[in-house]
Amino acid sequence: MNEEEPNFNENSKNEQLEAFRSSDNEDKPMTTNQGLKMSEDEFSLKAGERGPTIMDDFHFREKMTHFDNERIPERVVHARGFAAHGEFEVYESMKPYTKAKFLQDPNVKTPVFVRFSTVVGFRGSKDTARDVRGFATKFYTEEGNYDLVANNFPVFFMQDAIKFPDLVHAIKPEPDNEIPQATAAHDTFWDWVSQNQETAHMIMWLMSDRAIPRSFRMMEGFGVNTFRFVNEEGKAHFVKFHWKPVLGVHSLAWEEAEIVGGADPDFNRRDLWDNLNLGNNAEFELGVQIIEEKDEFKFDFDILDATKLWPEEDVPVRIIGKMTLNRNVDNFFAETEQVAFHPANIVPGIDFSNDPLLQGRLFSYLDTQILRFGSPNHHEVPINRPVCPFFNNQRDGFMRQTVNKGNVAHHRNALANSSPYTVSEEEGGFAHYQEKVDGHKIRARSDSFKDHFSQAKLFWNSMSAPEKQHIIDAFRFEVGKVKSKDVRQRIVDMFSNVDVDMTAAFAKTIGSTPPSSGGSNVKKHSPALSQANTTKSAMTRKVAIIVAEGYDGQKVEAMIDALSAAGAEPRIISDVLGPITGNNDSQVEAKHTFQTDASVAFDAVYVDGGQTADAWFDRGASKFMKQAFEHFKPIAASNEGLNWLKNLNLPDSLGVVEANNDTDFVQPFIDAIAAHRFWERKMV
Ligand code: HDE
Repeated sequence: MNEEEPNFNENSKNEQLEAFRSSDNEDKPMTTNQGLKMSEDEFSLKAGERGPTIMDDFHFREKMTHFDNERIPERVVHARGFAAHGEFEVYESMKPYTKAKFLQDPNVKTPVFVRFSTVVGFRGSKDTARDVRGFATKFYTEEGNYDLVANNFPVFFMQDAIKFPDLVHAIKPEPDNEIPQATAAHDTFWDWVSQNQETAHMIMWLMSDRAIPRSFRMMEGFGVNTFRFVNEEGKAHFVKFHWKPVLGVHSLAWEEAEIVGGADPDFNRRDLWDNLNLGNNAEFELGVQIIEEKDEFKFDFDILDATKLWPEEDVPVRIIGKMTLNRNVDNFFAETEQVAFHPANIVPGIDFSNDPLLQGRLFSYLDTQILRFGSPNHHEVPINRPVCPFFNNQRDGFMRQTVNKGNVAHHRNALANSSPYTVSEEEGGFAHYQEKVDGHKIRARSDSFKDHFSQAKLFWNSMSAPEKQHIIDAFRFEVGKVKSKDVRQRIVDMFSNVDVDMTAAFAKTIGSTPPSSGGSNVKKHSPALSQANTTKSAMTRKVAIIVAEGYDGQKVEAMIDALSAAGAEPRIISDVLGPITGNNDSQVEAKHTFQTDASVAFDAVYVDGGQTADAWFDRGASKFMKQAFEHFKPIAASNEGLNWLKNLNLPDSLGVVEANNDTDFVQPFIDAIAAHRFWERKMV
């Protein structure tokens, strides 16, 4: 515990932020930024009522100048993000492996701030693009900020950071016309992929359902790079970090993601915002995979290669703690936009490995913040401040907030009693792990990094049948959008090294010659990689309940009660907003109509109907059911709803629950919601 910060706890960051929150504007006179009260804010100062505005109008100039400068450059990648506050607790002391203080005591809760993001799209792009998701966590620990800057895939596009600018140039909109937005489905990206075979494994993830998550709350997070844990004795272990969502890992259907992108571009951020406001905390368990230093070369891949994962069946993920996100931000710009992550923000007990991707990241993140903030003082911005005090001789620069007192700003001084002073490792001073390194200065890559296809095949082998089909469909879409026939063929040739059947299945539809032979002969599979094996839960699922005046009060009430008891979120839809009365005088409030919301906004649909439901209502309800069916979602129907359902002549009844009496359909529907989607449903 730091002397200056005696009350460290999960509220420490919130309390610190309180000092920076603006006072309420309510009942306050308007002033300029200099505190001058203003008598007028709608008319600029003019020479005569119809005359030109004059320079004396300092109020106009101040207001307009501030507005003109409201933006900072968006992040070059991960521009679109959404963040929340929370806390982290460790389940048991990790002392044998690391001396990191926040991983020692299960009674200590550490405040955290997490920003989720897409990678490719600009700040105003859609949430549901096929893309990697960022999952960056800032732990405000007693020993300083620790940033775990993760993604929702465990591997990356490349092995060496020097290629990162090429990837980003290739995947972002093309430079001549800035088209297309927030998608990899264009020539330059696939050209780059075909020239860089090390991307194969990452591309398999990108083509999979992982790239279109249902919710930020339902994604895994992976630190990707290999780090080190270092304990008090100075002994190190290699470590990889994982976040496991308590609600399981779930995805959207591709067509649904495309529709949502238009209907509600804020789908994922709205989901997090709404759920936190409802008190549905987002929970993730922290897992670590640990490898002894002596086992560094024991594997058939290089553990420093960021295009490889450590199969969980070989190196188990040990669950060591839990993060709970429980509070939305007060101000998007001040917190979400201004938060500055940096993988080099570490604490004693955590250290780096020689992973060449990580090494490049250690440079890039600090550099990019200087552009975004125009200043090296971004650590003074409230969201970035550590909760423990900090002292050094760094001074000045744009927007410096701290008023450093005294005449001494140099280390090794007698004038200030040699303060601030460095402290030994024993007293908590950070000292880099003393790894022995020697070698020639060369631009090269180790042979142990050269197998690019085995784990891509491992991923393919691990998928369920529907997941495999989705990957094939994604290749058909993404590479099908590429205009260059040559690039398309090169992709086919490249992925024939992974699996011939998979590649043949998309080659034909994109006008390429399918492979006749090839493929990796890896037979292994990793059940942990398939979303088919994830946790199933109806908790927090949004369920549309469609009713009109005179609905079946008993059935609808039973359904609403049971859904609420299961932690789901029932929402009433009708043709009008406002209260609707059932046949037993019960009342529900419709907060959505067929015009305001589509079935894509919900996880499941239950249609009852009502006496006043007419042909127009029938169309609305039927459309909801049909779209839900096409997106593999659970459907339940009773009364008029049953008739409309029958008229749809759906080709399959998998995940479709019909109500014959008052309650027999309720539990089967909740079970169906927990199952998430019926991917095996026949569509024709
Ligand atoms: Fe990043 N990355 N990255 N990255 N990254 C940035 O930093 C970079 C990589 C990740 O919500 C940038 O502040 C390089 C892997 C997240 O603010 C930039 C390389 C992983 C975020 C940058 C990588 C990530 C970023 C852009 C490799 C998963 C968003 C804005 C060679 C482990 C953080 C910024 C937030 C952001 C560089 C690869 C995760 C340019 C050079 C691997 C979650 O500095």
